Amino acid sequence: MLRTAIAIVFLGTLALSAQAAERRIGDLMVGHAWARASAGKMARNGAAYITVHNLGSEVDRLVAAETPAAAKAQFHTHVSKDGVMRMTRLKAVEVPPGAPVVFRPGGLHVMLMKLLAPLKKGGEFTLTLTFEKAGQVEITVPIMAVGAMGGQQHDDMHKDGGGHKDGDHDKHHKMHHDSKSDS
Ligand SMILES: [Cu+2]
Repeated sequence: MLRTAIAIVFLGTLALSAQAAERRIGDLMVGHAWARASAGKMARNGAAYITVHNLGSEVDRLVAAETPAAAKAQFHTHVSKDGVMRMTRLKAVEVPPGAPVVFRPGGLHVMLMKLLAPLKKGGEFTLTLTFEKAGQVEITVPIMAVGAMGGQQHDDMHKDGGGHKDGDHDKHHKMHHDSKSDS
């Protein structure tokens, strides 16, 4: 299974290596994609970060994400409730015209659930994003160091747990946290 994952990532790399870091799709610019390397071999989940800039005049919505690197990709954010940060799943992420929507540790992230293989620093994978109006775009996500851009304590926020209602997310939460040790 590890080999399959590497092959998929490798093919994705070949197909995308000629493309610019920022992709335009309709009125949207998608760029600054990155992910953190998994901290250990047992990592089950990871997170990817992107920036989406809506240059048009109508709101669009990011409604789906897919990657060969993981079984499932979901949109998550952190919300503060009673002074405690909690991770919440979003069905869609609104992309209004104007200021870019920035995914970052401690905030919005594309949760990669059930990684086919741990994310290795220096590698990359493809991520296909589906927008309601603009359609689909495939981007390349480079994998940075384990603690990359760790100024905002993503992992600490995951420790709070508790707020997750459905069991699947709860399990994910634990695995996600176990997979990290960089804080
Ligand atoms: Cu998450």
